[in-house]
Amino acid sequence: APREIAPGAVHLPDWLGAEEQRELLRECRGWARPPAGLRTVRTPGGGTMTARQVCLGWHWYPYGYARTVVDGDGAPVKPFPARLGELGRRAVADALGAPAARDAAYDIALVNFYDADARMGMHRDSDEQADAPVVSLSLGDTCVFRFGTTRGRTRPWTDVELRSGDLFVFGGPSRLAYHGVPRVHPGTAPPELGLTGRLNVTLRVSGL
Ligand code: MD5
Ligand code: FE
Repeated sequence: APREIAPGAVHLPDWLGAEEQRELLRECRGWARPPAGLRTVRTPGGGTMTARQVCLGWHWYPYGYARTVVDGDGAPVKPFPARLGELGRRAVADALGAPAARDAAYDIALVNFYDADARMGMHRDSDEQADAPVVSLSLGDTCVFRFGTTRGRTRPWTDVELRSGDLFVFGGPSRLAYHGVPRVHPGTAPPELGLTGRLNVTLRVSGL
């Protein structure tokens, strides 16, 4: 059953069926291959993101979007697949209703690969120039997803467990909320999926 965590932030557990999860994982493994494949992201402050990432449509770097892998091999970013656009609109329609899905022309996918030790610190996603909802799909190990406020990285926050197949949609007043992934629970992926670790696909509208 859908659960509203905050206004515009809706968690739909088990949204992707087992076969859809396997299909999405197979595609993610393809996108991870070079050129413009999986990379380690370094922040201007000298930090290293522990989740490794691949981008489709637009290449995200700290902090902006480009059409080539400006902080990696320099290759053109892989195209954004039309299938993911359709999946994104279906996700928004299920979470927020058909009207919210009409103007959601997804053109970015960021795929984050988490091993057992990977984390994501509290941040907000503000490099997009559009207010369309962010669609988040989880595969593999369960994680703790921490959803905060728009005011800062500190409490109050709500911790939500995201499992393989779960959908989370962040729209409206929640679009610019601080959030992070403080923990992955190793070995909790569905065995039949064949994934060690966690994978998260976010769909976004660039407005660029
Ligand atoms: C993850 N990814 O599990 C999360 C899930 C990221 C990221 O945070 O930036 O790749 S997507 C969470 C998200 C995205 C956009 C807005 C909000 C949450 N939000 O308003 O809380 O790897
Ligand atoms: Fe984020």
